[in-house]
Amino acid sequence: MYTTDLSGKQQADKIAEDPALVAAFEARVANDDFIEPKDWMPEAYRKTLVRQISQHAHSEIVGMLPEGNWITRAPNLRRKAILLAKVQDEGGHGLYLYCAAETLGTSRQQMIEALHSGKAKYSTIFNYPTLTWADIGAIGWLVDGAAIMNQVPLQRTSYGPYARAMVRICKEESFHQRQGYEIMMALCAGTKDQKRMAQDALDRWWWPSLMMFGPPDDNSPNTAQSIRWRIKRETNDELRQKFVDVTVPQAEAIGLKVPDPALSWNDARGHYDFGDIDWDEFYAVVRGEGLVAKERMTARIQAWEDGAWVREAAQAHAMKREAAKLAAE
Ligand code: BYC
Repeated sequence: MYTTDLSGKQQADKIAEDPALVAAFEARVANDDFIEPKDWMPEAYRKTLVRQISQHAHSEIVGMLPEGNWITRAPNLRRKAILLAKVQDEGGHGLYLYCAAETLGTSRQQMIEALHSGKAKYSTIFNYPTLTWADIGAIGWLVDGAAIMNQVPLQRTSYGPYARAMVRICKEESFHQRQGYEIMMALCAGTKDQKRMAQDALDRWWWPSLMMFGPPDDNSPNTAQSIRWRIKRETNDELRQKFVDVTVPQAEAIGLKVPDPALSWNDARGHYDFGDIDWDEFYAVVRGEGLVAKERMTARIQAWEDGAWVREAAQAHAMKREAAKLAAE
């Protein structure tokens, strides 16, 4: 369910699908209609969506951890209030996305188990440590900036509940990106040490941010089919290029240097050329070898176990209300 491999059952589902239903589904997608939870859909389309949406949800939830580390160490009350609100927003994004994935027939419990057992992925970016306050600026500016680039087209993804969740998420991400850039602006306008901290954060977060968009198109097993189904509206490389084009001038505007000697504006292409990404590092992080991957998963599992009593209490309360309602009828 969470990988590109098709199991025996999925293969059988594929073979068994009625060609008339498949043709009607494809015509609707080609017409840019939204597919809704009760509509017929090919099994492989459903599986691809569960994989992508649940991984997206996991990224939002795991993504709370690197920034959460800095809530108690924010430099002043204003910064602390903003960071708290941002981290809460990420929790909300995770919840909308888990709900969207649940409409495809997968339970929250199954998705969480897949995350905790290592079967489901989450974005590589969250396996890097946040060493200084400038990292909080860099995450907002670069990581949320990359997320917006990827998520704006997802507002037009073909599955209705995913598209609608993305509309609200994108509004909040745009505020997140600006708060991060504003932290970087303040550091760059500060002392020499503060500016050095900002440059160091950019140096460490630049390449991992480019990796967020996923492998290059010629090595991306899911892109072609996802584009055909209009789940993905733009490819990994197209989005990565857009991100570089938008972000380089932002770095220059505050006097920071993007850590890529090969970076140069290409007049003929109308885009920046940039250096080679270290894909060995990307795949190592995907395999779970990121610098703080173990800490992230330990923290998630601990939070899930610590929260068991809240889930149990909410369930007991819901059952009591249901029983009272039945008794009153
Ligand atoms: N990290 O065929 P491909 C946030 C996997 S959170 C890990 O190109 P696809 C935020 C990929 O899953 C926002 N794994 O795949 C939160 C696949 O493996 P499986 C996160 C990656 O799905 C808190 C394999 O590599 N955004 O903004 O067509 C604080 C081959 O890749 C990664 C989303 O999740 C990666 N970076 O395209 C601050 C966006 N890249 O699943 C900020 C929604 C690839 O076949 N997701 N893989 O075993 C997507 O748009 C797409 O799923 C991706 C990958 C572009 C990520």
